Amino acid sequence: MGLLSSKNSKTKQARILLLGLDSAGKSTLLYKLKLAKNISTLPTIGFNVEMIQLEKNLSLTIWDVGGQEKMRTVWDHYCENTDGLMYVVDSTDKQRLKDSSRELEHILKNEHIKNVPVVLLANKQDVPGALTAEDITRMFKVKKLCSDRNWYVQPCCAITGDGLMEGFRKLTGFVKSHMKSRGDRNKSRLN
Ligand code: G3D
Ligand code: MG
Repeated sequence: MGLLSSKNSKTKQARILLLGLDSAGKSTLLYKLKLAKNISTLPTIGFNVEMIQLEKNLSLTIWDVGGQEKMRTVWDHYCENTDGLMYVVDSTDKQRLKDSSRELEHILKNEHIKNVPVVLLANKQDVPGALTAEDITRMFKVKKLCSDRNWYVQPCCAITGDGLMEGFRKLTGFVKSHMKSRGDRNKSRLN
């Protein structure tokens, strides 16, 4: 993955996990971002990897691992070296909301992503009756679940792209300060 770093040696790479139940809209939003930013795709079997650079010195490598039940069992294995989590929720799928919040709760317990920032995307806001970002915050008990990290819930529509950039910019900001404080901690450990 030296593609972007060869362009600008100061560009840092951040690894972002893109998770959420199947049909939440992960592939749609990656495709939308790709069209908007003309980002590169690494075709892979079982998951998609995209690179996006929203800021000069930071490029995000986004791992879309897939959300079907059998793929959820491997989410844990992708947590290592992750700098940020983007969790996509289908705000219209009220039947599986509990499943989605349970999966989020589970993944947040992974040691490797302790303190790693999270942005929840409350997707499909174009559909009448969709739960709002506030509803999702409350129903997922995000404040409590994410009390040890930076978090934000962003309403969006992956089809039109509304809210997507805002969500990724928010995550980028969080990731930068997370990487910095981790770097500071490592430095002080060495001193
Ligand atoms: P996934 O990758 O998380 O499994 P997909 O989900 O991106 O494949 O999306 C699942 C379905 O939801 C797709 O519909 C897609 O078009 C739809 N979808 C994704 N985002 C939105 C959105 O913001 N609004 C609406 N209305 N639909 C959305 P199909 O019919 O192709 O299965
Ligand atoms: Mg998909």
